[in-house]
Formats: sequence, C-alpha cells, structure tokens
Amino acid sequence: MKMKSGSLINVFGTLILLSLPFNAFSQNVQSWQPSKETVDRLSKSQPDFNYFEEKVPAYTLPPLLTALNGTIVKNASEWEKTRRNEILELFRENVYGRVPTTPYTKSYKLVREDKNAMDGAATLKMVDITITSDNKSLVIHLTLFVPTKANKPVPAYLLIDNRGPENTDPDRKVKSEFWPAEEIIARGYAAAVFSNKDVDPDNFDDFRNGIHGLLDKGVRQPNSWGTLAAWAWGASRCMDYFETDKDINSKKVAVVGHSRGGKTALWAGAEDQRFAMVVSNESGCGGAALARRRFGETVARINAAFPHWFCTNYKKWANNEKLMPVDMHMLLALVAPRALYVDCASDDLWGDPKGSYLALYNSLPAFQLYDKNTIIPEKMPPLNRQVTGGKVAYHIRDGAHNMLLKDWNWFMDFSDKILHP
Ligand code: GTR
Repeated sequence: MKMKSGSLINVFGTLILLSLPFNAFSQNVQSWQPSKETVDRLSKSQPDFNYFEEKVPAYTLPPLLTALNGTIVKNASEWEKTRRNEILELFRENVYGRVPTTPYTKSYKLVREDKNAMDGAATLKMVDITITSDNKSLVIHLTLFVPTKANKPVPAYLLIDNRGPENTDPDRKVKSEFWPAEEIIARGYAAAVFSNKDVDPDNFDDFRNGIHGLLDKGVRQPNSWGTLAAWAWGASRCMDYFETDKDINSKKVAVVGHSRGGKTALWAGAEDQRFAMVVSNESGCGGAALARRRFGETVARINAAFPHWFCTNYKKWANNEKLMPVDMHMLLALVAPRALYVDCASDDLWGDPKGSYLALYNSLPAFQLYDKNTIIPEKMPPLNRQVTGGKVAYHIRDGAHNMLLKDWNWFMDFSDKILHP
C-alpha cells in the first residue's frame, strides 16, 4: 500500500502520543465516554438502574477537609491528628463496620517450599497463617512467589482473590491473567495471593462461619463488621506474615483486588497503613464509585443482593445517599499519602467508571497536603491511557469487567516508580 508522507507523519505522531502518559499532553484529547450501544443495551436489560449521564442527580459531596467541628484542615499533621481518623470512624460506623476486639493468636507454618518454581525464576512458599481464639482456629492459605534473582528484600503485590483456585495455581500448570504471577516475578516483585473465602464465606450465613464465627461475641450491633471488612482483616494478617519474611520488603507491599476484592483492597488500605499501595480494580458501588451519582449499581441494590458485605448501618443509606455522612472520595483519601491506583473497564458501567474517576479526583486535596504535585485532570482520560499524578493513577481499559495482564502492566508501570524505583 502506498502512503503519502503526510499520513506517515500522522502515524508517527499518533505513536508518539500513545506512548506519553495522559497528563503530558493537552486536555483537548477526547475523554472516555461510554458507547451508546453499551448504554442502550444495559438500560434495556436493567431498566431499574440509571446508565444515562444526564439522569445523574445533582449532588454535593461531603467536604473532605472540613473537620466535624467546622475547622478546615490545612496541613498533613492536622489531617493525621483529626480528620483522617474522623473519616475512618465514619466509614467504620456507616459502611464496613468495626473489627471486634476479641483476642486471638496467630502462627505461621511453611507447608511447602520449591526453590525451583517457574523454571527457576522464583521460589514458591506456601504458608499457613493460623488464627486461634477460644480453642477454635481458622487457616488463611498464603501462596507466595519470590523472584530468585533478588539480592535484597523485594516489594510485593498481594492479591485478595475473590474468584477461584484456577487463577492462583501454585504449580503454574493453569495460568490466568487475573493473577499473572510470572509477569509479576519478571518485573522484580514478589507475587502473593490468598483466597477471601479462607477468611469468610461469600454468602449470607448470619455471620456464623469464617472469622466472624471465631471472633464475634454477643449480639450483633448495627456497626458490627461485615464480610468485606473481614476479608480486609485477612489481608492485614498476610501483612503480619510479610513482616516476618526476610525476602519481602514489607514497607513496599501493594494490596490488589478486583470488584468485591477491589472494595476490600480499599478498606484494607484505609484500616492498615502498612500497605504502601492500594489497587482498586473495577470496585464500583461500595468501592471507588461515588454513591451519590446513583449510576449503575446503587446502595439499595448492593445491600439487597449482598446483605453480608457491609455493616447493618449501611442499609440506612439505601435510596438515601444524600444523607450519608461520607462518599467514596473520602475513602480514597484515606490512602494518602501512600500510592493509589483506581481502574475501570469500558463495558462495566455497572461499576460507574466516571464516578470512580470523580472520586479519585475529589480525593486529591488529601494527597496534596503531602505533595502539591498530586494533580490529575478533571476530565477522564481517553480509553486505554494511563493518567498519573504523584501517588495516584487511573486507567479505563476497553472491554468487560475483569482484571487482565494489560491492567497489571499498567499497575506495575506505575508502581515501578513508587515501590521499585
Ligand atoms: C456484582 C456486584 C458488584 C461487584 C461484582 C463482583 O454482582 O454487584 O458490586 O462486586 O459483583 O465482585 O464481581
């Protein structure tokens, strides 16, 4: 095919633009918009939910930096001393619930080790984390690959797996983009995973089983922890283990989750500041998406479909988001000044990609208390283009609700600068 020199310049120009991060060039580039076909299809198949931007109700977000006594937080130390804790308490009380104070003990057992895993690229360690309380025990099975060629403790990615063992095969006979352990290892990170179901079952069992069965005492309260908080607690127990493993740099651990796991990763990062980075992949309602937009899944629907995920108080905000004392920009702000990655998928309007971007954008003032250069544009980036600003990053990938190698590569491009410089 013959090409005019003008079109060759266009091709090279486009290639150069595609290789630049979004904030490096003009904001005039077309922001992502949902396709008309997707909006039509979803609004026909789920007529009780809104998929039209023009039907998003007018809303005002609760102020991020105004403390409950009316004072405005002006610096990082005021944020840490007062406002951060107020917001954390609001989320414990109104959304995810409080972890009980029941005493427990924990122990770690290396149940399998293979120094020649992944054809010699990694050491496999399978560690049982046993939690015991009142003569009852629960085991979290942690699978961990550590790069063989590392000569010092390495940063790690911890995945909260909300799917199944077919994604996390320790023998690597079955491979899945959902947890691309080989690629994570190749980039110099340890790859760790545990199954959320080890910590708490993902069904409504009246909180009889899992860690609830072990640690809950007395009558359940409106602010007692739900299952997402239990899974987040499980991620922290893996972090406890990392602190004992000399192969891992526990100051550089990213916690990652997809969908319900993404909601969990955000709450894990809020409750446990030992996590250096949080990745919330398509976490949607009850995760990164602003509740007040009522776009796609709503608080009413998530409470009806998953009554075990949140604390009972969260039900108060069903069809009543306006009065909720928090919105999700405040949850994202709890990650500051650590690194935060939010991402979405273009067909996953149920999870409100725009509402998730706006939550990230509205969380920036907390990050800016630490670093004024934490800036991302107000407009969403185009499809498949990462936007970064200081410690925050976002992308919207083309396609369906999932977590793919493409997403992981963007996470690692970002974390290379922060966890693994
Ligand atoms: C959906 C739920 C979402 C999301 C998703 C998932 O059914 O409505 O909030 O969490 O499940 O976890 O895959």
